[in-house]
Amino acid sequence: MSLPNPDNRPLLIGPPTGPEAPFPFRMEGEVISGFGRGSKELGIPTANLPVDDENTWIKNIDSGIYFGWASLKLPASHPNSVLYQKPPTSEPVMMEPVQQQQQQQNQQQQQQEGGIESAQQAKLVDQQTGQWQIYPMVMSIGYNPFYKNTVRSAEVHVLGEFAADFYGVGMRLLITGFIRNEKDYSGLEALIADIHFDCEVARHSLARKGWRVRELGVKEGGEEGELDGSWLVR
Ligand code: ADP
Ligand code: RBF
Ligand code: MG
Repeated sequence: MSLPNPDNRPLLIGPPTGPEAPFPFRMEGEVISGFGRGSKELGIPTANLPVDDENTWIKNIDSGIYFGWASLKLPASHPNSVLYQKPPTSEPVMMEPVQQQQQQQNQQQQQQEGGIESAQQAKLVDQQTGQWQIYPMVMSIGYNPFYKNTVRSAEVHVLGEFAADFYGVGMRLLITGFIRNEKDYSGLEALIADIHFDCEVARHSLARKGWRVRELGVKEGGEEGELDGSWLVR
C-alpha cells in the first residue's frame, strides 16, 4: 500500500463471510444536485440523494462514512451505458469490400430469421427504461463537519470512471458496512487523503467472496460472489 495512512486505519472492514447485522441497508432515489462545492474538481464527485422522510432508518443511522454497492439505471444515451451506441459520424465509414459483403450477408440472414425486428424492439424498450449497472461505492451520511452543513446529506462517490454526468438517473444502494465517523479537518488535503483511503477500504473489503455481489458474475480467475444483489438490478 503506497497511500498515506497516518492514523493506521485498517484496510478491511468486517469478516470475510460478508456484511454483519444490521447491514445491508437499502436506499434508493434519483440523483440530485448537491452543494456545488466543486467536489468534481477535487477528483471526488459525489452523487447526492434526497434524504426524505420515507427512509426512516437514515434518520436513526449514525452519521459517518459507509461503503457498499451502487446501481445506476443509465439510459442508453449515456456514454457509459452498456446499451450506448456511438452517434454516427458525419464522415462515411470506409469499409473494405470483403467487410461490406459480410455485413450485407449478415443483414440478409437476420431479415430471413425475423431477428432484426425483434432485436430492434428489445433495444427500444431498453433505451426508454435504461439498464441497471452495478459499481462499488463509498458514501458520506451526515453534516460534513469540515463544511459545517446545517442539513443532513447523503452523497455517494461511485468507484468508476464516467464520461458524462448522470443527474436525474435512478440510483440504488446496498450499504454493506461502516468505515468511520465524519471528521473535521484543518485543511482540505487531509480530508481528500482520508477519502482516498476510504476508497481503498471499500475496494479491498468488497473484493472478498462474501462481499461481492453474485449479479456481477465471475471476474477473470475469480470465484463467484456470495452476496445477494438482486435488489440492485430488478
Ligand atoms: P454536486 O454538488 O451537484 O453533487 P459534484 O461535484 O459532487 O456536484 O458532482 C456530482 C455529479 O458528478 C454527480 O451527480 C454525477 O452526475 C457526476 N459524477 C461523475 N462521476 C461520478 C462518480 N464517480 N461518482 C459520483 N458522481 C459522479
Ligand atoms: N466531509 C467532512 O466534513 N468530513 C469527513 O470526514 C468526510 N468524509 C467523506 C468521505 C467520503 C467517502 C465522501 C465521499 C465524502 C466525505 N465528506 C466528508 C464530504 C465531503 O466534504 C464532500 O463530499 C465535499 O463536497 C468534498 O469537497
Ligand atoms: Mg455531490
